[in-house]
Amino acid sequence: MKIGIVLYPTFGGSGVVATELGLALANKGNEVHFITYNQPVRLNLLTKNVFFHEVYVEEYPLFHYQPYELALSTKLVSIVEQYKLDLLHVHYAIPHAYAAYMAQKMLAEKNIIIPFVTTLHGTDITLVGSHPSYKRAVEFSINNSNAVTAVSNSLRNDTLRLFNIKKEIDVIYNFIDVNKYPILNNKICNRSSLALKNERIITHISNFRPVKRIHDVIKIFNKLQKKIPSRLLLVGDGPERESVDRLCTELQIKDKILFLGNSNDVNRILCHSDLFILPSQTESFGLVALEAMAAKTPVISSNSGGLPEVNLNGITGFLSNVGAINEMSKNAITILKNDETLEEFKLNAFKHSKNFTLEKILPKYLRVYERVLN
Ligand code: GMT
Repeated sequence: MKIGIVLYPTFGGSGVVATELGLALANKGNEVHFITYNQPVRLNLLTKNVFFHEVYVEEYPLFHYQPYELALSTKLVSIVEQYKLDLLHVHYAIPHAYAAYMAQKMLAEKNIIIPFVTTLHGTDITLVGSHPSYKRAVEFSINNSNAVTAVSNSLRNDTLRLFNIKKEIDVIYNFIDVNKYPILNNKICNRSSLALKNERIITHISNFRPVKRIHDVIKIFNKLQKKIPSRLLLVGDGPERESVDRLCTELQIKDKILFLGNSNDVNRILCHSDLFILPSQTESFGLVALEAMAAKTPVISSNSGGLPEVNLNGITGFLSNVGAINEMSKNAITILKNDETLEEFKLNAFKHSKNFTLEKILPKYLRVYERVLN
């Protein structure tokens, strides 16, 4: 098959899922074309069967906003024609599904048929997509996709609640490629450079947007470190970075916190971790929580969105209401208080992550592709 994958190339979960899916498809012998405005962060271009096509937006002084979807649909038309693609798979509805629809219509005029699959990832529905500025166009492009998938049951339900959807939505969970986890491959993680022997390592990874509630992470850690010697690793970057820094200074815990910035090496970082904190306001799935679990790291999270479908309360970690900082820190202490309990949670997290392996999820996407191609 020849597949065009449209994605955001940044560190966000949707881009990661799209990249890993594309690489897995290429590994199975399909020709995969990544189409976006920058090289995706996790994409190794030297991989067999993989192509990258950059969408270039011509700037013009009249434009207050650059028309990215116009440039994207134009690019899609030329790539589909040139490489004779069989289908497009767009990740994140805005504006990718809209651009794919336009490309499909333009190509139809030349008698070229190109179906497209839209995968909904979360904020394209819950935060941004349902805003009145976008809602009708998002609804239209979902309804006109040849197939629609959502990364959790929660996101599927949110989509049906927020939009007037006439299409079936298949739920296909996010996945992990076990070959990329040092722990799964019995590699030893040397943690001595990050913490003292008696300290627990706590980790948070995100794009530092308000939806991630990183201030809650700091407050939970502050309470926790008073009872259990520990360090906090903060991975990622974004709009809340500075205010988080200020909060750490105010609470006088800066010496216990390591800001690692954006990283391509999250698996290696997670390999050192004893606990992962994800107190998000909303989270359609929480790929990073799954990545933590695959690295044997239990998760303290909020119970919003699809998180209960990933993190099992009292088994792989704990779930609490959004903002329940006291409860989250108590639960963190429960997990970390002794080595036996921690080991039990670690093992449970690890075992549960195996329900979301690439081997289990990839066939589900392939079945959707077959359906739209027939
Ligand atoms: O979490 C973000 O802000 C990034 C966003 C994205 O689109 O990259 O993540 C969304 O998609 C991920 C992959 O499917 C999910 O694991 C995240 O839960 C989801 N984020 C939200 O719903 C806030």
